[in-house]
Amino acid sequence: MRYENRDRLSPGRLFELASELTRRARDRELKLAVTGLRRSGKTVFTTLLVRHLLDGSGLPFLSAAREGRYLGAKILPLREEEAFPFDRFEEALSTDPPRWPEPTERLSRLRIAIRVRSPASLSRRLKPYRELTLEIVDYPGEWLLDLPLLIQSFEEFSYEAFALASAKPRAELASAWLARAHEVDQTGPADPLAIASLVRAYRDYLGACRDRLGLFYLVPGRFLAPGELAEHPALCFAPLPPAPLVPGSLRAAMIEAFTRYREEIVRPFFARHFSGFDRQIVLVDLLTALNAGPAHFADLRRALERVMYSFRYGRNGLLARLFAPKIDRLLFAASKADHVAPSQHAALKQLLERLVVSAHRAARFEGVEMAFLALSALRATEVVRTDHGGQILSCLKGRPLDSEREVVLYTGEIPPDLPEPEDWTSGRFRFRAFAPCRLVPGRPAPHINLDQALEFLLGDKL
Ligand SMILES: Nc1nc2c(ncn2[C@@H]2O[C@H](COP(=O)(O)OP(=O)(O)O)[C@@H](O)[C@H]2O)c(=O)[nH]1
Ligand SMILES: [Mg+2]
Repeated sequence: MRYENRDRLSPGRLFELASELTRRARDRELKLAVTGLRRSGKTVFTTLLVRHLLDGSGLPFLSAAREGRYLGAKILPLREEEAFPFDRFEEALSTDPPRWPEPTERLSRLRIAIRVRSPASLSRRLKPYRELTLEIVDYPGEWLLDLPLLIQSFEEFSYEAFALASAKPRAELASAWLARAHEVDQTGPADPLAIASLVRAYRDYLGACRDRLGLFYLVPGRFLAPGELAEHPALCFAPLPPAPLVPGSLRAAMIEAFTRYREEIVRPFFARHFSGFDRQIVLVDLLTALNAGPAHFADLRRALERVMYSFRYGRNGLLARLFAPKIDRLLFAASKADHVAPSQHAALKQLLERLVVSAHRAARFEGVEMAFLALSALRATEVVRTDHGGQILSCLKGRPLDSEREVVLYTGEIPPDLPEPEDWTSGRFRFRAFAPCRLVPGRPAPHINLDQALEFLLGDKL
């Protein structure tokens, strides 16, 4: 009987059914990656995203919620070491007074099962409910800075490091490391003490670039936030000026560690994690970069440009040649949009777009749908309108992080295009950071465009 039935299906219909089945199987799982450079808002975004999915409220732009089909979600258990500590982060934001979650520097994951009613179509009769298992992976954007190392030689890596260190603003911080790199006997035996001191000097220099200058373009990406790799021998290298390569020499040992870093740390991340991502959000904190000035802003731009290598899938893209990435939607979000008045959100989004796309006009993002947003995963301010001698201004009310009291502030304007030299000297960029508002059970947490972000990232799967 069964065979008879099957025989009646035309090859075309069979193919249709088979693809429907595979599509469904595939649709039940979605891997959403959350990244961004240090302090860009990954932890806060992930925490609030999960909280909203658990609550199912306060997301008017998510079509499944708007259409009344959203039923709920539950967190699925995961192995402890890599699990995103949602409860701890939610707790920090729920205490009185609330605190922002503590900084993190490693990859963490969370799995959540989401249940919706099927959309009113044929498939609702076949299957009234749909479940989507969403895996969220939060990882440091600094790791993406390392992708180009996969095709660079030690000489190329070193050349770039020296070129950067000789220019402003890094040059002043580089002298101790540079002196050591030039005086070390590269052709002599691989003395572990000499190597350790050279690596420490390079790392201190990178650390100073980060902590004293607030820079982001710091390669290798794991040197400052190695997480669980702190003791890994592959982290024992530093750039060297050109010299002949003698077997068993200090230079040979450095090249060996460089190769191990590439093969044992960088490549596995792209092969094991990155190539499995379906959707990606990249958070960018433009406001802190604008506050910090032109050198910092240019550095952020350079770092983003390098991060973009990871999403250039064009036939000749670096990643496409090395792995088979499958991200089909890529969202860039300017985070902490609640630090500026709503009238500035369009400019904030546009500035981000200029920063990311202008650098890559010629780049090809075949098969990847890109979008841009101004976002605040947890809105910490309220908008108030004040009369300023007859002129109505949009101001923000909130408690600045460095203050005890709530204040009402005029926060200024975001340039919709890359800032001009005079923008930097006029002192116009002084955006403040705010303390979080408290999460209260049963009350949707305020946000800006979190639902739009969700609709873009997973709306089509619900
Ligand atoms: N006002 C506001 N501040 C935010 C928001 N998201 C992040 N922040 C701030 O940015 C800091 C870094 O955020 P976090 O998520 O820890 O960044 P990560 O290093 O990328 O994980 C937080 O401690 C907050 O001060 C937001 O939506 N609104
Ligand atoms: Mg974090």
